[in-house]
Amino acid sequence: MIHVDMDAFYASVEEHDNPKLKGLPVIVGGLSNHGIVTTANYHARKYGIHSAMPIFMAKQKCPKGCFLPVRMERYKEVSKQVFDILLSITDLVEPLSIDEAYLDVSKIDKNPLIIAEEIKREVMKNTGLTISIGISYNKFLAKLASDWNKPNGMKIITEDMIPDILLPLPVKSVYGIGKKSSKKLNDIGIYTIEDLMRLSEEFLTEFFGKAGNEIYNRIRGIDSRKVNIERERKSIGTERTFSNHTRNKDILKKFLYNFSLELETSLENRDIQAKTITLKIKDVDFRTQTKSKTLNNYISSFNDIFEVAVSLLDEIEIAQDIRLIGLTASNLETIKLEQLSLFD
Ligand code: TTP
Ligand code: MG
Repeated sequence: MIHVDMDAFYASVEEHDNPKLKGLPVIVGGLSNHGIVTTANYHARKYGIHSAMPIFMAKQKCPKGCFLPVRMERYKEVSKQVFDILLSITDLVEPLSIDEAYLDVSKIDKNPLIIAEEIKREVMKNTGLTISIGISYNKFLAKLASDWNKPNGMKIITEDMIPDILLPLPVKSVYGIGKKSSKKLNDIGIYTIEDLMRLSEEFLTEFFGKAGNEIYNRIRGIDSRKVNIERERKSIGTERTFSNHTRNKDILKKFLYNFSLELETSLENRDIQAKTITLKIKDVDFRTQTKSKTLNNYISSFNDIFEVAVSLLDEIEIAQDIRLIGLTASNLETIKLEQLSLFD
């Protein structure tokens, strides 16, 4: 299992895009004193600045800091570049946030360290940024490892390091123990995992409810959570209702033309292709008709989609004016790396 997490993500993107910021404390989160800090680079963290701190407070701690607004579109763009790299390594990628993911690399016939180095190299090459990576045999430990020597960290936690490596850690480093529970535990004199390990499974179940048993196992290095790949979308499509009801096929075809262009873009952006195209129309009496065609091969180009859409329109009997038309692609499949290079 590999866990990856970009370092001071938004702030690093800002530094990269504006090299003048190099070496300066950078705080992202807006310019208004009423705002809160979204993130700060490691330099700014030395002043005690952290995410969720009010901006006015950060300004008190570091008046010379560079305070920048959030540029979400840009961070999403970089995030996509990073996830494209991860997905080029395996399909088994579980995104946790914009800059963080689990990868199940157990089926890959390569040393995870080599894979991790490859990820670091590619991320640096494509984005100019550093990423921290943790490697272990389950999710809890992989995430713990990626946090171990941030920024630009790399850490392996192997089975023989358990429980020694865990014992001195504060209870809040256990996945499933949040701020509240951590405080409650501190109140009864439990501060570290070592303290926690003295408690029985029954006690933990009493204390945490259902999660108690998982926490009992987790601190002993047992965590059977699987990597959940983002639930694949079943279909992608668009539909439009128009004010001027019509049964003019040329007009309807124009809509399908635009829908096909949209679908092509949506499919290509996600590196997916479709086998089934569905046309839907609703007439002025709100009667809905759908007609689908499932092809023998996958398609994603405008030409292919439009051709199917038009043939479906020709097959549909239109007795009334139409108030809505829609086009959907389904039976989706992710285009694999080999296929991509074939197209290049
Ligand atoms: P994190 O990975 O938690 O933080 P980070 O990448 O800035 O720093 P590091 O991982 O090196 O400790 O979050 C990723 C991004 O998500 C972060 O750059 C900004 C955003 N974010 C928020 O918008 N609100 C928050 O409370 C946090 C913690 C992060
Ligand atoms: Mg991060």
